Amino acid sequence: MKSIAMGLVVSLVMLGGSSFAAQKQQTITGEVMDSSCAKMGSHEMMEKQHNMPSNAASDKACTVACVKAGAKLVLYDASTKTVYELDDQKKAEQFAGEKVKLTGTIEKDNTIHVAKIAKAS
Ligand SMILES: [Cu+2]
Repeated sequence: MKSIAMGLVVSLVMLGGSSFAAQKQQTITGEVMDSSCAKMGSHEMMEKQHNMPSNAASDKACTVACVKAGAKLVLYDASTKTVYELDDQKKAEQFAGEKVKLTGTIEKDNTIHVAKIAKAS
């Protein structure tokens, strides 16, 4: 009887352990940008097209303008050239065009379930 109970406990712990691993939060440093520029890796192309200087203010303006035009806010990790979609556009809005530390869980198709976003220093 005791060994059955033990076996149950062990399998429950293992189940809990594996689902926890899948839901583990990660912190990714990257840039909040619009999905159309993220595909190209930067705002440079669009800024050139619109005769904007390549600086932080333009990056923000470009992100906001692209989102207004129908793009989505995404997180772009330049070190791995990965574009992550964000499930919470509202939380990302205030960081448009900025470098951030984003904490969340990565779900399928590189979509991040956003827990929190903070400005990267
Ligand atoms: Cu842009």
